Amino acid sequence: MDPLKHQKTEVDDLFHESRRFEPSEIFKSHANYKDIKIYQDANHDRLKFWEDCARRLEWFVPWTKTLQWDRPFAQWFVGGRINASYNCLDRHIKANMGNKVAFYWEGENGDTQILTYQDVYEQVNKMASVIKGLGIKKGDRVAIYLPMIPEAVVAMLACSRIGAAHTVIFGGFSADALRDRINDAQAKLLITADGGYRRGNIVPLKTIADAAVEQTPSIKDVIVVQRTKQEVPIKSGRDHWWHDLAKTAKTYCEPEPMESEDLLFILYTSGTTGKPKGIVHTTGGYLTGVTATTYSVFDLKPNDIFWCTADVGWVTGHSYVVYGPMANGATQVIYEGAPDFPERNRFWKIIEKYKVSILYTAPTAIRAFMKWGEEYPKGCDLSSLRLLGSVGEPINPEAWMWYYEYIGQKRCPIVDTWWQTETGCIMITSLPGMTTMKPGSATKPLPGIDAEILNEEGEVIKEGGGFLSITSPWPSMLRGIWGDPERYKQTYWSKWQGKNYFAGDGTKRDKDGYFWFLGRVDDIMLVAGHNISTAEVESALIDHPMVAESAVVGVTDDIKGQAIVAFVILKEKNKSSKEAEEILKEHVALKIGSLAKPKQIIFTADVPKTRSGKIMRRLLRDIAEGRALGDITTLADPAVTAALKQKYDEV
Ligand code: 6R9
Repeated sequence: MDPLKHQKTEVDDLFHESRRFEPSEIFKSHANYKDIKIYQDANHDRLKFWEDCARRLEWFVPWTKTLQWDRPFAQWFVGGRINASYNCLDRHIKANMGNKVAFYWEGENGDTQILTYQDVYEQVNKMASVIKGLGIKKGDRVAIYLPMIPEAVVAMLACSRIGAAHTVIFGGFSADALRDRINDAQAKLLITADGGYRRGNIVPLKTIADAAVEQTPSIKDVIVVQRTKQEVPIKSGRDHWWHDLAKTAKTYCEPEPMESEDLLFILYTSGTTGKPKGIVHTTGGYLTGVTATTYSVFDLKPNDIFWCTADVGWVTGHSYVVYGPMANGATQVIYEGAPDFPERNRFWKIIEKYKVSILYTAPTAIRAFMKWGEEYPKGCDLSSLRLLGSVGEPINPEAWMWYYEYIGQKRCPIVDTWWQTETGCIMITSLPGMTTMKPGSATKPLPGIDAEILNEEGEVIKEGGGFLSITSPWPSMLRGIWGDPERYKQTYWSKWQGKNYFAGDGTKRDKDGYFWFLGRVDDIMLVAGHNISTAEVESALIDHPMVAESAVVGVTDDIKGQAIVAFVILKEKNKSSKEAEEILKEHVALKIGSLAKPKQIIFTADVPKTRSGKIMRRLLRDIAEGRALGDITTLADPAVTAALKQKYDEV
């Protein structure tokens, strides 16, 4: 499909290309970056820019070569030696920051913990000693399957301390998903918990893990963290309670001086489009990218209270809960559970309680908050907030406006951050103290990042639609797909004969050079010879006051090639009806053009999403075309899809 053929229609009004917001004078004057020179300098000497970023970290041995680029394989800071856990902990302790709060942790059931950097340091050293004692060596893989409890962070840093690579699997994934990832990574150790809390229920992690481990011959030991305290089977010789091991654990474990290019972690991607890939990240470059962007994009200050709501099972949790913020010595909030438990104001209560100053969350959450209504945030004191972030999907202009108005109270800039598991760190977004915002646009590539929109032939499109490409290597880029270099080349580098990185996102650039994300290229619809993006039609639907959320797909159509089917979630006070269907179809026709008018609208209470909240349009296509469902192992809630399929078959 060629998003280049994208018609220029009234959609450009829908996206309000001309609507602009400036950061406040106060924000601007205090911002970490306020001079446009940062872009010019980085552009002038990109390697020097990244060297300066890398120098913000402590290296045991300095690098001798900044970049070794054997396309498509990059090596950064070659010859340098560094340890990620050391940079996230020891460095701050040495700088007398041991008493600074690292985490305010809040369990869904109301349990709380406050951990200083010293506390985290002690726990990490103990766990590192323990896993070393179990025979885990540098280069080995450790699987982590935990709820959002402090031990999740501790386990990750314990691995990186001894040079073992972690592979974190979402605490909501099924036994099959866990098994497949463990087997692909050949992990020797699994760190899990008895259970975790989600919406008032206990997720029986240990029971699920037991089922998985029956078919993972590489796992020799299982460490079990006690969280919910329900009875769980413990297999002697294999399973070990963490609190027992911790009692006798050595309190110091030497950090392993890793080569810059040594493996840091493998993370399986969310898999909206197919079989999960084990994305490989290495140490020095990754740490440089996430440390620099936490400071620049979130404008992080020593007294900020930073809350990234992502689970550590998603790359966002790796980069902006663990490595980026901790390398910067940030104080953070971690919350274990659901945003609507026990009430729909839980997030706002947490912000009020801990005086959160920076909130980083996903459009899927923002759309849910919109659906519930603004009375929930209005009932809480959100005056501590000074900056908002969004990640995971294009944020529809309507959702952006709602976030800006009701959460940021028109005071907080929004950073709409485009990046991927593969990119490691944020790539396209604003610098909040200097960029003019446009609701729905991720704005521009960060300093040090070369991104372009290319057409099928690989030519640069300065204004208009095409495929997003990153055109120069960057420090935190993926180093490959675990065990499958061919698939790495095929997936990311074959589109333009190995020349440029193919991100898989349809994107357009407006006349000011701003980037607008249109959805995954695989999801783009071809209606009567015209490319129509999922993001555009969904935004047109959400633009209607009745609609809370929508997901559109193209289904095979005899006449038009593809026809648009829209799945629509109404705001709670609205009722579905034939009339509502007609109104919404007309609304889309009015906003984009009759070409984009959905052939059918299905009202639903929910749509299938990954655990990180991305809509799985692939499954919606399966439903709408009456096929058996493809791989559903990464689904957040398989029941949603089953109910929807039944409903669709009835219609
Ligand atoms: C961090 C993360 C990556 C895909 C990416 C794109 C979509 C993420 C976005 C966005 C538009 C944004 N995406 N952020 N699209 N605007 N601000 O999400 O990683 O789970 O690997 O997903 O998510 O389609 O290609 P990952």
